[in-house]
Amino acid sequence: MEVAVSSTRVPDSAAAADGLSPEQLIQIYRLMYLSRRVDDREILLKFQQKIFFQISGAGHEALQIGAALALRPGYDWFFPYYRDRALCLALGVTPTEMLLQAVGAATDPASGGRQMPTHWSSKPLHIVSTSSSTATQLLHAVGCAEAGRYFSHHPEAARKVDGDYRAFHDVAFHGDEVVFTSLGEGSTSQGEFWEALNTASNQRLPVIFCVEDNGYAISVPVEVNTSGGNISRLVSNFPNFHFAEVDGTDAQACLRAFQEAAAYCRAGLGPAFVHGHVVRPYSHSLSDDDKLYRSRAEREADALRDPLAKLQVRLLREGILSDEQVYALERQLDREAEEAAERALEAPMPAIDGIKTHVYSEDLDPTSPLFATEQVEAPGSAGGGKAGGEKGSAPRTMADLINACLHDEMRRDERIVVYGEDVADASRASALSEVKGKGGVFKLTSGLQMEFGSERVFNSPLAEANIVGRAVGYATRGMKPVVEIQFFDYIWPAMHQIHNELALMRWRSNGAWASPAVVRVPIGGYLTGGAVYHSQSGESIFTHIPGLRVVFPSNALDANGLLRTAIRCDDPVLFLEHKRLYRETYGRAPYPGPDFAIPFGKAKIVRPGTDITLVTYGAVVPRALQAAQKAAQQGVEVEILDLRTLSPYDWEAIARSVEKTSRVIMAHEDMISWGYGAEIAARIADELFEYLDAPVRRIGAMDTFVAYQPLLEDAILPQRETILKAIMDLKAY
Ligand SMILES: Cc1ncc(C[n+]2csc(CCOP(=O)(O)OP(=O)(O)O)c2C)c(N)n1
Ligand SMILES: [Mg+2]
Repeated sequence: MEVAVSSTRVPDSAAAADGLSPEQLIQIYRLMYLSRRVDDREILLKFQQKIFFQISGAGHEALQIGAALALRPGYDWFFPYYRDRALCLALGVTPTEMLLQAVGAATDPASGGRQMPTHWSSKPLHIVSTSSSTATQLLHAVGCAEAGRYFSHHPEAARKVDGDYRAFHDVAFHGDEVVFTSLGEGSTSQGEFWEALNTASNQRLPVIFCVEDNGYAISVPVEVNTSGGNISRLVSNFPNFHFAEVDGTDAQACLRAFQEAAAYCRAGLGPAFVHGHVVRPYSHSLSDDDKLYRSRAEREADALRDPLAKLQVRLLREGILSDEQVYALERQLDREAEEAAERALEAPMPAIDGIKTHVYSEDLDPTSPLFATEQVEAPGSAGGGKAGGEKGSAPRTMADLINACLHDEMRRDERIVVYGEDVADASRASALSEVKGKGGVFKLTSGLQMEFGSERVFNSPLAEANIVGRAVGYATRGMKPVVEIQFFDYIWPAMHQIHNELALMRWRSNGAWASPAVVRVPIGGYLTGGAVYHSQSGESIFTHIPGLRVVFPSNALDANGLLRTAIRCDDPVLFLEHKRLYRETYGRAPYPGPDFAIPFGKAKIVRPGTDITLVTYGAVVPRALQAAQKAAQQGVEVEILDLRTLSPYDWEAIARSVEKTSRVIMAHEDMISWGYGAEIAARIADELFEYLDAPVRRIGAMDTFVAYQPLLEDAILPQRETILKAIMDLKAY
């Protein structure tokens, strides 16, 4: 018999419904064996200290290959995890590509030497870049499936458009596409697992969830992670799912399970859950030794279930291959793995000067003049309102002009979807025709669902990681999710998604993938009764994240223009909206028209002055202005800079002003210690020391939480008087 070894994929997997042909069995064996040998090669390289980490897919191969062969690379979508070597091999990632990542080569196509081995990514194969974080990828898969469905219903949205982020995101979609995602059984303990299943179930999304159950999460056995020890039992009541529990070491059973799952998903019936029981013969990773926590009997029982050995026995027993043919095939694959390692070891290393490439978009710079359309449209121009055409030059609130921007941009760009908690006008269609609509707890999204429909504006579950995780999935497909976290105080469940996924997607994939979503977040205090859980600041925690843009407007016009830039640019943006400023008289402005944009990183001098520079942003801006007026009455002219965007920030403007005044105060509402001002003050001291006539002063909240009783809140947060005192003290220094 001819031993086919040249192609990586079984051409017709559909033929295998009731048993596999000899050719298919040989192909599966080939993939399984090659996967194991690439693992072994990596282990050797690790012992030789030529690579720096190793984690294997050993024991999981049959399950993964079943999935790969039932699906279509470059057509379906894949959100795998770090064990999925055999899956990726069967989808078309080559051994050389895998080993290029292991050595950290410049030519590693998954990350350019930035990620550990087996952190998969391939644009042509539709394998979306994965992190090391357990279970975050499941929500990306859900968002990806939603995006696929959205494009099928709105094919015009896929059109390429110049002038904004859409110019850099080609969209491909198919009405019957399937999204695959996988995880270990230990990772099913993460909340994001349950959040992903919940949304996929609720929306009947075509997602295959594959649990690769090797019985351990590093050293923690399954019964510790999973009540009752079997995840299938726990999820079995989710509606709309197709469920399968298989012996993940039986190649034939696995392929059949995934073929059935894929057929169910392609038919639009809902998601599928495939739970495969596999083994882990190589410990968790090379840094782990399972002899430390597993009994000998258990390890020996596992060894008997090794899928590679089982399939080899079957090939021989059924006479599909002879001993000699198995030997010949294996030697050929050994050479393939060895040659791949040789090629990888000769590959060029990444350049040091390229380290910061792809932290942000290299294509579209939100600080560029493209976004500098600051001229205000003539009074009386149309647009922007809930009803889609309100006119007039009457000053409008920040809340109004944010709402107007969302209306304008959704009209202009069909790739925008808006969701979050309570953001819809009314989820139930039966109510929608007779009610005024909710549109957010602060009414910022009011009227959007009425105008753009429930597919573009909808409520999410009450789960912040769900909101941001899905946005990552949407955005990687070229859509523009503009999502809302209801209060900054509740952003923390989404922190993992923001820090490790949203902001990292572009850098870790070396520019192949990006997730330029906008996350709008009401923030801050001065509310009189907001108390600790509705008044927090904390922006410096987010400006500390590379890859994320952080915007913090202080008035209606800036909010409108900066939100437009946030939506049109190609980077993820955290858009902080101060609740106290939403409806203030201060900072109202006429509607500036549907193309008004403000570039990031451009501070505004809101009051010119010669004696002291006061750098600030957000709700401190109006308080600083009041303090500056008082100071002027005492002969001190304060120049106030409103930074408007915190990352990037306008260093040039700060430097110009400090060179002129030689005295500087950095003021913000957030707590003073480890706050945003610490960084700015340190940089001023470092780079502008020669211009300073006095120490750099900082103003911020007391290092505590914001209290409910207004007397306490007033004392905790910086007030006009605090600022005035700092100004006069510094002038007298
Ligand atoms: C959020 C998160 N927490 C902890 C870790 C560290 N960690 C890496 S793998 C792992 C165990 C995962 O076990 P399981 O989900 O069963 O997958 P397996 O490795 O067994 O295939 C842990 C705790 C991580 N990568 N991400
Ligand atoms: Mg496990």
